[in-house]
Amino acid sequence: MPEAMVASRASKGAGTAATQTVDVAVVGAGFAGLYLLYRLRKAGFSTVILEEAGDVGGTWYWNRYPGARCDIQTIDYSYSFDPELESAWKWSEKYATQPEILRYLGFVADRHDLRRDIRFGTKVTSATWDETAERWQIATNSGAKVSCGYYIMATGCLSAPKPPEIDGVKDFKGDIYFTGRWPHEGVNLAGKRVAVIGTGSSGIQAIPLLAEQAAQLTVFQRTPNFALPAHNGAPPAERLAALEGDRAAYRDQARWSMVGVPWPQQTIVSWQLTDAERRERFEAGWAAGDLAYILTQLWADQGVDLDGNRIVADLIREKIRGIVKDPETAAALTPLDHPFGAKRPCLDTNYYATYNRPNVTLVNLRAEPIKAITASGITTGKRSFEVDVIVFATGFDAMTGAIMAVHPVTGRDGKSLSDVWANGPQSYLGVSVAGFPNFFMITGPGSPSVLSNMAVSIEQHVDWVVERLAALRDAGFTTMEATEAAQAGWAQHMADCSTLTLHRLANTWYTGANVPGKAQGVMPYTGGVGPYRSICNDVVAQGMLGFRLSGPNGAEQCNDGEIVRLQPDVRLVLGLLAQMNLPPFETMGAQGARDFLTEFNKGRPAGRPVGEVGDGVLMGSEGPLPYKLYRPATPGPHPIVVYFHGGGWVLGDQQSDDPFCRDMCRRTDMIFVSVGYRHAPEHRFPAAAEDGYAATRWIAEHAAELGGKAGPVLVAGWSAGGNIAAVTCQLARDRGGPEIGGQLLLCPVTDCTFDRPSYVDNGANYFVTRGLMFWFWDLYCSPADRTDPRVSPLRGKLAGLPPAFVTTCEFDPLRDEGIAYAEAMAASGVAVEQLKARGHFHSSFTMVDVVITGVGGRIKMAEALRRFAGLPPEVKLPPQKLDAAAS
Ligand code: N01
Repeated sequence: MPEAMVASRASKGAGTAATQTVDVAVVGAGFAGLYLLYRLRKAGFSTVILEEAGDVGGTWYWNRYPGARCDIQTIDYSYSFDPELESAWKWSEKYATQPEILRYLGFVADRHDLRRDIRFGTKVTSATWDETAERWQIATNSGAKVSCGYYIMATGCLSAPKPPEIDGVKDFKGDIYFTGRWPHEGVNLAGKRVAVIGTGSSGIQAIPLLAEQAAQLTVFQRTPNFALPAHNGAPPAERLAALEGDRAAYRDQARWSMVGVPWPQQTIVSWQLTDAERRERFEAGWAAGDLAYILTQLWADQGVDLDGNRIVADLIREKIRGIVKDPETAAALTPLDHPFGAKRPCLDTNYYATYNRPNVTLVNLRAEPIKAITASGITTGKRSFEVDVIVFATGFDAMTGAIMAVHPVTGRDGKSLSDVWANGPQSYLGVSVAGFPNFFMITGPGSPSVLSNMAVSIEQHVDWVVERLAALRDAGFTTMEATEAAQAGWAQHMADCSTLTLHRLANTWYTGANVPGKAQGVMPYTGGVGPYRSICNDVVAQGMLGFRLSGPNGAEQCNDGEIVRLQPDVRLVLGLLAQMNLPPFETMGAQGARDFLTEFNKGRPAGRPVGEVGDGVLMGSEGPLPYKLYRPATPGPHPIVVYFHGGGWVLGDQQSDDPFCRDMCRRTDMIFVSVGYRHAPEHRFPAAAEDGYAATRWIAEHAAELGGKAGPVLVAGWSAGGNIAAVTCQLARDRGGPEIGGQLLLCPVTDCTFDRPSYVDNGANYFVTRGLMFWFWDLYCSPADRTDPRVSPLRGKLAGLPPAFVTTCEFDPLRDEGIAYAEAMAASGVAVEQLKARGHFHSSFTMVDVVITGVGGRIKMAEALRRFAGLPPEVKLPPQKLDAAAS
């Protein structure tokens, strides 16, 4: 193992009042700062790093507590920019210790001779944008000033320790240590009575080793956390083989993955597996000792859905009970207040088993909160604990704390970063802030950062920033600044992303909840490492979208706008579809398109279990039609929803919208009967419309046999199915029944005109195209018939229709005709609610368990159906039946 000179090489700041003029000043000499310096030098920028510590290392310089290690496998938690470095350095363990990681960073600094441009022991005390000179003026604690064109925060996400906020800390006469500022010389705890406050990653790593050293260890736990065994040892042979077999491919897979570790995307959902299969997967995950693995590889829904998450959480809870012998201690250690992964889970070595030691006591602060720290120990509401040493493992003012620590940062027009961030960090891409030209953050709030392998995210940010600076220089520009519009768009996209995962459901440092008074909101980007990378690339490809560039003699370029207007998962789905390069449906012929769709649907996640799914035959307008019935798991009778599938009157069948019907059956607690109406071109207009009406009539007449509740039926449909549902309501009104209690129209076809703006704006790139719609219309309906209300219900009489809920999607060619129908019905006195789904496309709501952001819309639609049926809108979802044998 190469030994780098770490501690001995600290070089003090210049200590003079002279101003050093450089192209770039960087704060921090950790993973990010070192790589920045390397890249900036290569790109020809004169650079200085200002570093408060005595040497390189960043978080690994400060966090020297016993047990400190990384918890991403070290071969992944490494630089990839220097292939020779990769072979020059061999990690000794799967999860390296802090000293080894610090040696590695020292080795990198030596290898590239980085220290000569680092001012150690130098803390930035202010930074001000000088409008006239177009430079940042930096003041430091040593008095030495720096003037730089670009100012970059490589301050890390977890560098500013959080004060413990407990009364009486100053009164304590014993020794106090913070895990995040552990003495370099170590601490001798032999024979001491030690208290640890905090059971996050730091506490959980330190506690087993502190317990071995101390005479008595008392752990004060406020919130129990999930911890998994690291099973540390040599780096796993198969991972090493994968890396060494093809380094470039291995690293590339990490870069495009969701969390920055090269595991594939899991597609199996929990309800497709039996109990035994899930347990087997879980045990394999537990044995693997790999957080990234267990967070991403068990089943696809664990990180996005409470039901799927609960299964993993319960299995971990079972493990805790199995390890900890005292049931009361086991119960106190069992996390119940947050989904697994919503708060940062930990990787441990003997953590839970440590509570079986006779010298370890757990104090559950939920049952007896700390009242005060006294001269001799800690007093709770119930007891006093005499201790010699208190270790605070109370965490960090995360994401923003380290940037605020080098304040004030004063941007354009005297704008203060603290003011701009008073209600939470604002940024564009987590890399820049509007009003702060030439100011950049590496893995800042708004980027994947702490929800990823930091090594991967740091390299991506550094590469992106340095390449932008070089491009700026080459183009003759001198400043670069995010626009307000781009920043607001990013905030919206962040908010959309945060609905994708369960992070929003826990009080954690991810959301700022750990620091009293801090503005709250999910700070890291939850949309994934690979998607984020592609967005950054898109910004460049779209002419630096959202940035204002300026240069001498009034040169300016500003391509303003929002980089992501689609919902994050819609963007991914459309990206995947584009990559598949599918031939247009309309070139396949009707049967070819049907066969294709059947095959395509086989790849989607299986719909969720409901009480019962059955097949049957009903009478259509000219003969029998198949149907599929979805019955809730609750006792009946239930209201009935007659459902018409999508597919342009040409494609699909009674089971092609199976996941949607199952989901809505569960959410509404109603029977869904999906009708297999006849299709074009074999059966042209008005076959589908007449079948829809006849089927509704038949179902209403046979409601009791189907297990339905007496009273009106409801109708619902998607796309062409929405058209049939709308038409059915008009026909039922005009032909003397059946009585329809309400209509749910999801992206309905309502009119034969193709000249509304959505047909133009969304006609090409959002899966359902203008060309496809032309084809559907041609196959179903001759031009002479197209104005008939049985295919263009917008042209029919609208008064007297049942109440309606109309959902339209922003990026759908059919958007405007759906809105027009809703407005026209409302104008005719019909009770209408609209959901105009921002950022969604035609298939957003039917791609259940793929477009996760569609859940909110489906909840609204289900509530509307329940209101139509005279039920309270909210339904408590029945617990998911978990055996794969469930229907
Ligand atoms: O900090 P934390 P951490 N009274 O905030 C408790 C990374 N990391 O330093 O949950 C009583 O997670 C607090 O309780 P609660 C990793 O990303 C990585 O441990 O707020 N208790 C919590 O139990 C990690 O997530 C490694 O109710 C108080 C604990 O202190 C992040 O750093 C190793 C309290 C703080 O846990 C932060 O971890 C270490 C009070 N007043 C860290 N205030 C690796 O393995 C706080 N607490 C790579």
